[in-house]
Amino acid sequence: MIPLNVIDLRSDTLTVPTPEMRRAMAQAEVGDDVYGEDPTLNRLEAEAAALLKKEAALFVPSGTMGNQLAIMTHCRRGDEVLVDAESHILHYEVAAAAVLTGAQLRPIPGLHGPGGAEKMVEFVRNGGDDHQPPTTLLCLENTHNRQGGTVIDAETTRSLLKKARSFGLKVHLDGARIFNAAVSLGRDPADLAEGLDSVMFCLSKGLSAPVGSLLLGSGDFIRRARKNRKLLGGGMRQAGVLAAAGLEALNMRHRLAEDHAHARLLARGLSRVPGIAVDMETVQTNMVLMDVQGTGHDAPSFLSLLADRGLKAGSPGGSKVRLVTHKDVGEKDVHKAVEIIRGIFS
Ligand code: TLP
Repeated sequence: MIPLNVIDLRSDTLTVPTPEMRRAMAQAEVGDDVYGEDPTLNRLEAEAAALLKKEAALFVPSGTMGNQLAIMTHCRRGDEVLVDAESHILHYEVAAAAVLTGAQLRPIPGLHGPGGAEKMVEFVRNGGDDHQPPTTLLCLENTHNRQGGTVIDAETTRSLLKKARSFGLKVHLDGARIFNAAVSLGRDPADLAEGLDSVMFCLSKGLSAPVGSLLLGSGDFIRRARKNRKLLGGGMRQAGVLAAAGLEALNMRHRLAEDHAHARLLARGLSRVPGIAVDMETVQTNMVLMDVQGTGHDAPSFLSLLADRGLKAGSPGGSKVRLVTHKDVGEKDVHKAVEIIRGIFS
């Protein structure tokens, strides 16, 4: 449980399961999923695949495992994978692509921004030169975590996909928060996944499930990913207990708009605090990324000032501070958070 009186905006991963999830978990019909016999898990995978209009889906314990299974299943040892220079796969996955697949990540600055697709040509290598690894995979991220939860629209995704295809690359989407993107754009989430070879999304962030992510793709891709999941020790048994919460979580996607409204409220309040800079254009979903340099603090000292006053936030580094809205913080908490910060610096 989140302790009383503490407003915790470090991440939407902190959301606790709803009473409906706990009830569904207790009552879940289960079987052994390594044999493919867990009816609740099979239902979750079928519903997830239908939602994103992909042939098949695979339940995995975490978003990190989903992304890494995608890389492992698409690539061979020695391949090069193009990622955005600020991607989660590059910054927060413990160099797993190198450790598990033996793939090299090649960061592209501003991949998702204007002219991103055109930049790709400078980074793709065709393996014809003995010095160079072959580039085989492009990874996208929607919403984009280190840019403050910004959204890639369906048209941009399509143009990145088209360019990647012209070089013969496969394309994976780290869609940990794809439903936040879909809600923000008012689009069907399947539009944001159309044509992509694989997509990972998380149940355990704004959707509030205690555990779990899904990897989606073609039937053949998912068959191979399932075997790789076993290799990594991720073959689970009566995982229907978790899938039951996951099915409830899928129904939570429509309420994400509330988190987005709270993030805008928070950002507007904070942008009026002297010394704090918030780029309102980046507040597109449930994150607020602010620069606190003007307060004379770096992020660690700023965060400890907040923590002393019962407000928890995070930082992607430097003088940037991240606040994430989620189901377990209400409008009152948002006003209180602004008051706490204004109280320190006004
Ligand atoms: N993100 C977490 C931390 O790892 C930074 C957070 O608090 O935002 N892709 C994206 C875009 C993510 O934001 C995350 C988690 C993951 C993948 C990994 O998911 P998990 O934590 O389930 O392995």
